[in-house]
Amino acid sequence: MTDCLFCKIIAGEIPSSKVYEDDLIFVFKDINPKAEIHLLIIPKEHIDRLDNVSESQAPVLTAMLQKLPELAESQGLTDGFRTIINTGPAGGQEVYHLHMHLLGGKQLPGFH
Ligand code: D5M
Repeated sequence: MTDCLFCKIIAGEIPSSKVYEDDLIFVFKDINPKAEIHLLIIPKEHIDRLDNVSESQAPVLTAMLQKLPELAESQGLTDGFRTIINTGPAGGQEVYHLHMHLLGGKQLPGFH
């Protein structure tokens, strides 16, 4: 999608601190980290939000989840981490290209 910030990051048109990329996903550091480690895991295909993922696009969700252990280990998150997907205005989503936050480092407060 031409007017999408994260599509431009994937294309290299906007700089990012890339951590990992393969055929399906792209991983980079969040520009405004909310934890010691804060990565964003995104599908290369433009999908605007979690509740719009079609059945044919579902494998990318698996790819995003399956990469978590390796990413966490590479960032030194040996004792756990937090993942968040904000969805829609009420869910606090600001960028409308599906992304999973991976957060960790110092002990995170409980999320209740
Ligand atoms: O999260 C959107 C996230 O995207 C938010 O944590 C900031 C991050 N962001 C915005 N612009 C950039 C760039 N250019 N590089 C890296 N990270 C960025 P949301 O769940 O939509 O609220």
